[in-house]
Amino acid sequence: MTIFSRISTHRIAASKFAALLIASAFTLVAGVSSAQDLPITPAPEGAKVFIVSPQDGATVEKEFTVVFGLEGMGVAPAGIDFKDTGHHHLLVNQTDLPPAGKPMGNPPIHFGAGQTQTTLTLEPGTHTLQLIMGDKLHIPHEPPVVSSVITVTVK
Ligand SMILES: [Cu+2]
Repeated sequence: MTIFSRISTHRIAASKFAALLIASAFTLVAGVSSAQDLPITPAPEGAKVFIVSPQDGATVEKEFTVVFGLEGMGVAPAGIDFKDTGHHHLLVNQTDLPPAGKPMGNPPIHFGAGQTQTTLTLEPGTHTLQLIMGDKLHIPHEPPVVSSVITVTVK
């Protein structure tokens, strides 16, 4: 199944976004090389991530927007050390969560600039979506802050 996705950048200057992506890539490489030494970020008490839209069971157009919801913690770009924050990661058609204790690879899709929505383009049929938060090093919090899985049908 081919999945096309693109990150919505309308609120971020392209150059700044590129710099953040590069910074994120370096963070990932640095993280992988010393995974055993990585600090684990505790999940803020009561933190909850969810998909605002589309709704579970919705039928959507081929190109559609996914809006991320977050309670009990804040959004910060990757690489930014700020208490009780993280950035969104979207799992599309994944049955397993990323492993705990190390930086997430790809999938999921990273929103390391702090984006709170994206536009997906998916093939007709049924697809699942799930969010997971990651800390400044793209590592899931402990315990992981994960949304319910929703299912959408693309026309
Ligand atoms: Cu990330």
